Amino acid sequence: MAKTISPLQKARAAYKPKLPKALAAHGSAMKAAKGGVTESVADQKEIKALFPNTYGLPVVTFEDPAEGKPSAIKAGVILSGGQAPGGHNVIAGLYDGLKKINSGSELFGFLGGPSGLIDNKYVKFDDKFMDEYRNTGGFDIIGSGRTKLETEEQFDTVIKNCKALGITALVVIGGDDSNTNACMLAEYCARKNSGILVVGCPKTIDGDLKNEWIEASFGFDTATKVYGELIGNILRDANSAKKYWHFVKLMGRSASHIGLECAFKTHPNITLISEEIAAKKTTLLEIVNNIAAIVKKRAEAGKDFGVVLVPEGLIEFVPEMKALISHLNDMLSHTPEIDTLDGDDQKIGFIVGRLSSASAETSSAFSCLPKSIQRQLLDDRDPHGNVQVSRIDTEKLLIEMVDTVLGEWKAKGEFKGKFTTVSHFFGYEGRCAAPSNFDADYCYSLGYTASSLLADGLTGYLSSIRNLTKPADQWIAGGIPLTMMMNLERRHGMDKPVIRKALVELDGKPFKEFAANRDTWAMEDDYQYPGPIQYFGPSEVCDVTTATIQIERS
Ligand code: FBP
Repeated sequence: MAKTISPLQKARAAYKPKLPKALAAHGSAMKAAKGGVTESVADQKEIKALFPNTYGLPVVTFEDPAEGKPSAIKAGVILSGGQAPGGHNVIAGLYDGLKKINSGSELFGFLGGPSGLIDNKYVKFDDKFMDEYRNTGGFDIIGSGRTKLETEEQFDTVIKNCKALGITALVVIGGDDSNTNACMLAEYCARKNSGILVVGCPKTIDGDLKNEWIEASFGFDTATKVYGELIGNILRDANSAKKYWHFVKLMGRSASHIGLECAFKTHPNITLISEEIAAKKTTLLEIVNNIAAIVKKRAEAGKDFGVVLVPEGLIEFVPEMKALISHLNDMLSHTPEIDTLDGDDQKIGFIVGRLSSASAETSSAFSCLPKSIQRQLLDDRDPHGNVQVSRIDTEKLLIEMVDTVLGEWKAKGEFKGKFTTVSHFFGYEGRCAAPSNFDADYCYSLGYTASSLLADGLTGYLSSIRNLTKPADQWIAGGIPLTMMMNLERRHGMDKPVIRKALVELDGKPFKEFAANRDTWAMEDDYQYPGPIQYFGPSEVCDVTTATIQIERS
């Protein structure tokens, strides 16, 4: 049965993504211009020792065409981790780039994320299959997953499966954890002289895979545009009905980039920034009191309504909660018997017992939480050892605690307003949206650049497109060594090499801009309504990327 598609899908299928000028002019067989020796962001001695074959590689850029005709490349690709708008276009760019290098090139897509490489489940792309997915959202083309590739046994299986198919190059489309895996695989393949190259592409709506060279991860632009539209609609509803306080939790596991970007787009009354809370060591009760103080002040001005943005990862940044979670992580990884216990009460009882004999502080932090949140904190970790923060109802926790404080103030005659609340969680709504023009172009360029990295025989690189605040033809294509972004971090109770997450920097321009405006936004209802993503129309409406990059790069 032929698939039915909407008129918008039909029109988007015809969209031709824009490429950096050099790639558009010369195709994807480019000569890599190489910079000097590089260093990792921290722990240089340890990272160098762990990655002797891929440490110190130069940054490369593609400006000039390659000499001669490169040979055909047989490559494999995986999508890894959470969905992000534009993933299909990375694959389309990679496919077109490989075919442009040599029409005999072939691309295989491994199914279901990294596990597809182990289980040897794959599809082979052809023009018809690829065309169905151009400029579409989602990762359904080949699926994704969070299996962690880290053992030598897994790497050997990957090499064996690739060799059986004649694959000599792999592209990992993923976030910081997945590209950490890519870096380890690249190193292993080099060490074993396997003849397999591994490169990555920076994906994640969270916006936390970025640095001096990687200006943005793909998907952040589209996802924040979707959330911006929804928050704008809620602000307008709040300002129309004037009777609700809306608490909106926003996806983005650790960093608050999504919240910050949405604040720029919509000017809500309160936006919590986890990184500031951690830096100022603000306790949960202080956060609650601060919110309650704004609710009270607005009530005194006759405004019993407002909107609060809550970053998904907040709980892990509140000092007493951070200590608690790290304690729980260690405890859960060392006490598998907890899985044999029946029901929430038994599990919570077991943990309370262990915590109280280990640390009074974390024990009281745990005991103060409602049972629903205690249970959520004990839920399974993801395969990378992270708490699954999207499952923790932080927005509801805050509502409950603010309500209690306001109730106490009311009893003392200090609060005379109303506090009627609605909670929301925006996350999955934005992860599979049809990519904005920016993400469609950026992703296609990342995939196309990955094909150039492979044609140049490069391994252990992240595909990079820079100069993103300029029109696409002025973008600069290249590759950044993955080891350059690494440092050691504690995971599952051990020090592991991982790509450093980019958190919101409190001395950075975006945060300062936000801090300079937040008091006005708290009281003055300076709401902005960005509306839906526009795919057709004037460039200043359709092609412009996030306020965050504009402010960062201004
Ligand atoms: P990635 O880091 O893999 O891009 O995933 C990001 C994310 O969307 C987070 O914002 C969120 O916490 C998490 O994935 C949700 O995970 P899941 O898709 O497993 O529910």
